[in-house]
Amino acid sequence: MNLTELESLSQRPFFELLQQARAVHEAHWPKQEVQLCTLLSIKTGGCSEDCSYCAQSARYSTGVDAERLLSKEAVLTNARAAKANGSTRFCMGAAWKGVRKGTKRFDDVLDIIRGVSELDMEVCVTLGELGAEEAQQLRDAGVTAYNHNIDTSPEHYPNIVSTHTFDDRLNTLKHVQDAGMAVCCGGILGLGEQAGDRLRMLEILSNLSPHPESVPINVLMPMPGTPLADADPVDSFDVVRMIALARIAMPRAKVRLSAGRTEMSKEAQALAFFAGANSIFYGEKLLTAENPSVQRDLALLEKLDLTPQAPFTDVPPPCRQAELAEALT
Ligand code: SAM
Ligand code: DTB
Ligand code: SF4
Repeated sequence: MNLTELESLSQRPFFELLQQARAVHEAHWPKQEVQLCTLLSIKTGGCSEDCSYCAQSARYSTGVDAERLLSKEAVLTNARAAKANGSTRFCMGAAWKGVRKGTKRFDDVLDIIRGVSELDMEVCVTLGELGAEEAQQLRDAGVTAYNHNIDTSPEHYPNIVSTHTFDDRLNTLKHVQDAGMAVCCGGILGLGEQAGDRLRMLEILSNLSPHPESVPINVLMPMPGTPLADADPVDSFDVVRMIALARIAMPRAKVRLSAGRTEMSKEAQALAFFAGANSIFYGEKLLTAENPSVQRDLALLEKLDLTPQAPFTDVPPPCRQAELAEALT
C-alpha cells in the first residue's frame, strides 16, 4: 500500500476503519484464533547501541545490568515451560548490535537454537544485524522467523538511534528473506513520532516483498534512565487504529499486539483483536519489562471466545524450510 492510500484510510471515521479492517480480517483469518508467543531474553543488557527507548543500552543508567548468554539448559527449561503453558512460538532476544559467524557467542546461540527447534514450537530469534551467511546458519539451525523491527519511519529513525541506520535494518531483513526465514518486523508507537511517521512505517512494511509474516505493534514502555523515559503516553484508540491499518495493509500478516498491554484495559485489547490483532506476547515477562499474567490473558481470550492458534499455521517447520529451499536451488 502506498502512503496516499494509507493517508486516506487513516482519515476514515474510527468505526468505518474498524469495520473495513474487520472484513479483511475475517476474509483471511476466519478462525477466531490468537497466536501465543513467549519471549525470553537470552542475553540481557550491556548493548553497544543507543536506541533511545531501550533499557538494555549500555549508554543509559536504567538499572538493567549486563548479563552473560544464558546456558542452553536454562533456555530449554524456559522453552519447555512456555510450551506447557500453551505457547506455540518461542522468541529469544539478545541485546547485541548483531552477530558474526565463527564467533563463540554465535556458535553457542546456534547450539541453543538446535535444542529449541526439537520442541515442535515455532522458533524466533532477534539478535540484531545479520549478514547473508549468518542468516543461512540460523535457518539451518532451525530458526523459523527472525524479528528485526524498523521501529518507526526512515525520517524519524535518526532521532531515535544514531549507532546504526534504517538502511542497516533493511539490509538485515533482506538477508533474512533470502535465507528463507519468515520476517517478523514492526515498530513502536510513542517515540515522539507524528501520525505521518506511523503511516510511512506501514508503507515500508507492506511493500516488503512478501510483506512480513508477522508485524509486532509495540507501545513504548517508558524505561527510567532512557532519553524517552518521559515520553507522552499513547492513547489506546490510536493503538487500535494502527492495528486496523496494519490489518488492511497486510492481510496475511499475524499482527501482534505487543509491548505495552499492561497499560491497556481489557476492553481496549478486545477492540484491538476486533480490528485485526491475532497474536500476543504471552507470559509474565517481555525482555526486561512486565507483561500481563498468563491467567489474566487466558481469561481475556475465553471472554472473547478466542482460542490459541496451532503452531506452523503460516510458517513452515524447519524440516519443510530445508526442503523448500532445496527445491528452489
Ligand atoms: N537487539 C536486537 C534489536 O534491536 O533488533 C533485539 C532486541 S530489541 C530489544 C527488540 C525490539 O524490542 C526493538 O526493536 C523494539 O521494537 C522493542 N522494544 C525495545 N524496548 C522497548 C520499549 N521500551 N518499549 C516498547 N518496545 C521496545
Ligand atoms: C518486539 O517487537 N517486541 C519484543 C520482541 N519484538 C523482541 C520486545 C519488547 C520489549 C519491551 C521492553 C523490554 O522488555 O525491555
Ligand atoms: Fe541494543 Fe536492540 Fe536495545 Fe537497540 S533495541 S539498544 S540494538 S538491545
